[in-house]
Amino acid sequence: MNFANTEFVQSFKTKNDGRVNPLPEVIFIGRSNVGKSSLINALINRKNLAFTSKKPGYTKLLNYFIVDDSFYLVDAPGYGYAKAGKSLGRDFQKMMDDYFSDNKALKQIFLLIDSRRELNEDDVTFLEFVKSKNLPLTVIFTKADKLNQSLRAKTMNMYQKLFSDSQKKAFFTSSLKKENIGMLQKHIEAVIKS
Ligand SMILES: Nc1nc2c(ncn2[C@@H]2O[C@H](COP(=O)(O)OP(=O)(O)OP(=O)(O)O)[C@@H](O)[C@H]2O)c(=O)[nH]1
Ligand SMILES: [Mg+2]
Repeated sequence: MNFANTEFVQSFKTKNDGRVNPLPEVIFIGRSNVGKSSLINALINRKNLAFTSKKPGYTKLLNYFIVDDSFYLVDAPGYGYAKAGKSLGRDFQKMMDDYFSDNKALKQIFLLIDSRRELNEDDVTFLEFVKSKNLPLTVIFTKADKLNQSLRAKTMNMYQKLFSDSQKKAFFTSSLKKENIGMLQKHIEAVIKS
């Protein structure tokens, strides 16, 4: 699979649902500013095809990118940025409820967690939602360039305690240093084919 052969397709408020060519898809989701758009750019080896920003809450819609004419990478808006302070944010929740209900194209959810931070209430709410719907999940700890080995071990330890039974896959990544990007590409290829 040639990840460099990627183009932006369209932004949607919910899942594709046949508006563009139906293909399998994976989604990148997580708190605002965790590095979703940056990770997509690293995967496809482009500087800013998925727009990134220092300001949280930059991505507002579900942005579909097509990789090598084979599948979609979906860049999601960050959660936890609703000013009203309601858990996850109402608009986000509605978008996601629609997105996840009966989405046959969805092959894997990549939940991104900033490796320097503890899980917050929004992360836990989202994880519970994923568990309750029995959706396929991989956890990605982002910005690993900011962590030394002992902090990585601590993070992994916390993670294993939290989800050891049902969710087994986890990666540390750094979009900045291109760490584990190749491994993640292989993992994506495998879930797309499954
Ligand atoms: N050090 C470091 N910084 C990163 C990494 N990935 C992203 N960042 C920085 O984190 C900030 C947010 O990155 P984005 O990719 O825009 O985050 P996002 O999750 O798409 O944010 P929203 O669209 O607002 O939800 C930017 O300033 C990036 O440069 C990384 O691997 N290492
Ligand atoms: Mg973004």
